[in-house]
Amino acid sequence: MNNKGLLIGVVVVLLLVGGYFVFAGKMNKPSTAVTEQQEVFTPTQEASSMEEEGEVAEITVEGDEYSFSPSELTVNAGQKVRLTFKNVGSQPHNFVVDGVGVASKTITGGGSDTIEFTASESGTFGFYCGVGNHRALGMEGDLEVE
Ligand SMILES: [Cu+2]
Repeated sequence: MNNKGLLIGVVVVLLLVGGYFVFAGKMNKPSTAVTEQQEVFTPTQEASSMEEEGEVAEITVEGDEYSFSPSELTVNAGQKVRLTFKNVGSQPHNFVVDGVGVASKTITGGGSDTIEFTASESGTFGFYCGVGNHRALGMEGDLEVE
């Protein structure tokens, strides 16, 4: 009778211990799942914000005495363009595209101006510096809208 009682006691203890692990396992699983969801969620958010960034074409054009670098630019029709014009020369310069209705501020040497535009029609549009006779001196190039 004593042995049987002991056996029952051991079984009860085993059940309690087993029950604890089952219970603990159930408690652990949802919290692990939440952590995994968060880990998945964060990169997804970054990816979508990167996609939005990718819709804007970033272009940098440098102006000097008396040329643009690069002098050939290509953008896609309908795509938003963020163009930064850097004056790396010593005289004031600007960046103008008549056909697209784009013009930067006239900036002094070392400065820059960022303009945003969307070229809706495809074609080749000449750009130039509108300061003095800079265009005639070679400050011009082509904006290709595809
Ligand atoms: Cu100029």
